[in-house]
Amino acid sequence: MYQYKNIKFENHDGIGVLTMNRPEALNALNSETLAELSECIDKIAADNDVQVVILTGEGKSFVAGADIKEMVNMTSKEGYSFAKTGQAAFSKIEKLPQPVIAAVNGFAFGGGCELSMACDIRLASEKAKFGQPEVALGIIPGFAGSQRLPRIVGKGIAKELLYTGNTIDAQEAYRIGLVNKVYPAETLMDEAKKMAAVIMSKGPYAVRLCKEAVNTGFEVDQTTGSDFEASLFGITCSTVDQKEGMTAFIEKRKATFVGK
Ligand code: CO8
Repeated sequence: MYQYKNIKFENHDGIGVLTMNRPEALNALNSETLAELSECIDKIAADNDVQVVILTGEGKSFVAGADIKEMVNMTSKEGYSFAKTGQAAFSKIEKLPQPVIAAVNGFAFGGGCELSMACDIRLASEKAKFGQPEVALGIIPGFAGSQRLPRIVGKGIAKELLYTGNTIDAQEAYRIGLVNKVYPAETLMDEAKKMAAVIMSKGPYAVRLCKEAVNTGFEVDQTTGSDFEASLFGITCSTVDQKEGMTAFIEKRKATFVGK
């Protein structure tokens, strides 16, 4: 367990639950929280006992955005630096070797929606709400929302959400492909843990390479991405898990993976 002021992290048998824990401000992201998040992500990356991460929020909010009270008097230089700090922390989440599931329990606005989009998979409670309401504050997204949102839902829908600042409920987020599944609030964490358990039952090294293949593929053209995939595939053929997974299939038994 890693304890911070505004976040907490607990390992439940290989499932790391990272909770945004500043409920009095609806888990709004201030500089202190971003610093804690960044440090915690570094620790998780180096922690071999954590196989899958679930990111959620304490109370009725996932994250209600970047901290407006901290941003109100920012200079241009400070705003740039704050945006870069948030982007770096979210980028670490995206590049974390372990898969990350966002269990979006409530408000995911602005920086909160951006945080969820840095995760690999988004599951939502029926009570969740999403949006990029920055234009209502006279700003634009700063934690890469203008980049990740169109890549997830397509340019047209992303522009509508960004230009209007409209917020949407979980069902609409599901319809546009922003979230993978919607569950009743009381079952959200159990469902996220069930999905984590399914992922953990597979070859852990292979799962990590899937993440790398998809992430890298999104940054390059398809031919380069496919070449990269072939190289990663080649690497899997040198692993203990590939021999075990295929031998287990042939011997009609369950594979026991070791992550090597
Ligand atoms: N920042 C700071 N404090 C917040 C935030 C926030 N984003 N959201 C809520 N709070 C605080 C409220 O001020 C309030 O504090 P207090 O009790 O001291 O007045 C407390 O949390 C509870 O909030 P509410 O009373 O407003 O709760 P409601 O249930 O009535 O409303 C809402 C919930 C609808 C979520 C409402 O709080 C709201 O609209 N919040 C702001 C949502 C928003 O606009 N988010 C986007 C922020 S901008 C952003 O995220 C940009 C990201 C990129 C930054 C780049 C760096 C420059």
